[in-house]
Amino acid sequence: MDKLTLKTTNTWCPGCGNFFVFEALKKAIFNKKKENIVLVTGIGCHAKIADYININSFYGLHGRAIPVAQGIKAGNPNLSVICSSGDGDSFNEGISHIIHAAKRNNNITVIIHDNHNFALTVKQFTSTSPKGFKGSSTPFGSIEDPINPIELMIASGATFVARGYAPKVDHLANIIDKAIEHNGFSFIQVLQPCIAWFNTYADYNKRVYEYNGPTSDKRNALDIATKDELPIGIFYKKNKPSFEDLLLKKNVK
Ligand SMILES: Cc1ncc(C[n+]2csc(CCOP(=O)(O)OP(=O)(O)O)c2C)c(N)n1
Ligand code: SF4
Repeated sequence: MDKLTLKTTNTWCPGCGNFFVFEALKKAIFNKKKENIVLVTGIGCHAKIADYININSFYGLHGRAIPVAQGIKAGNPNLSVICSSGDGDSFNEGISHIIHAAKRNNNITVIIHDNHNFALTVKQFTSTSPKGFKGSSTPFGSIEDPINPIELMIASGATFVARGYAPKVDHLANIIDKAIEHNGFSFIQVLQPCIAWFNTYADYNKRVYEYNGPTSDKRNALDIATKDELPIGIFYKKNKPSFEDLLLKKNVK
């Protein structure tokens, strides 16, 4: 796996959950043809994964990783296109892109490093920050309820929807592997503790449990997704022609 690590200085804070996501991604692609994989990132702490991993990669603009990934996939449908994006990147700045990609069922994999804040720019609240979150733009605590990304993605049309917890590397690697193999829009919310601004390790270690999915029934999947506890696993999976199948009239009767 070390062949996949570039020799460069790593500037993530010691203890950051992104280290685990990095390990899980390397594990997931280890036995795949690297020349067929492209990693696209947004801008933020999560995006530095492109600096550290030895595969084809492209830094998008903040909030614009997903349209770049869609373009790469349409240009060369033989590629496996993976997006590493942040909760701020894709559920604030670029929220319309992720909804439309799910609706179109683009055959790409989106991994959201969900640390519940805009970390690189020093702790502003995002759409997934919990109510009461105290950050640099909400010093008295956010008064808004957060988005549930799993619920939003299932409702928007994603055909593979999962959640992982960063320190559970093998579990997450298995989800990423399956997401890449899935023909359609694959979404993974990774619970990624941010040691600097929102250290959730202790809370998640208590609440996270493994769910044995998936289901192809939206209502069942939504029931799981809206529980207050924190299940991880593949919640929803459905076979359906992807955008690229329809575009290229492949596998479509
Ligand atoms: C269009 C645009 N808006 C704002 C910024 C400033 N900016 C850079 S990184 C960042 C925060 C990223 O937060 P998130 O996507 O959640 O990633 P994290 O740093 O938490 O991994 C922001 C707001 C930018 N670079 N470009
Ligand atoms: S600020 Fe948070 S997300 Fe960014 S590197 Fe540090 S711990 Fe990780």
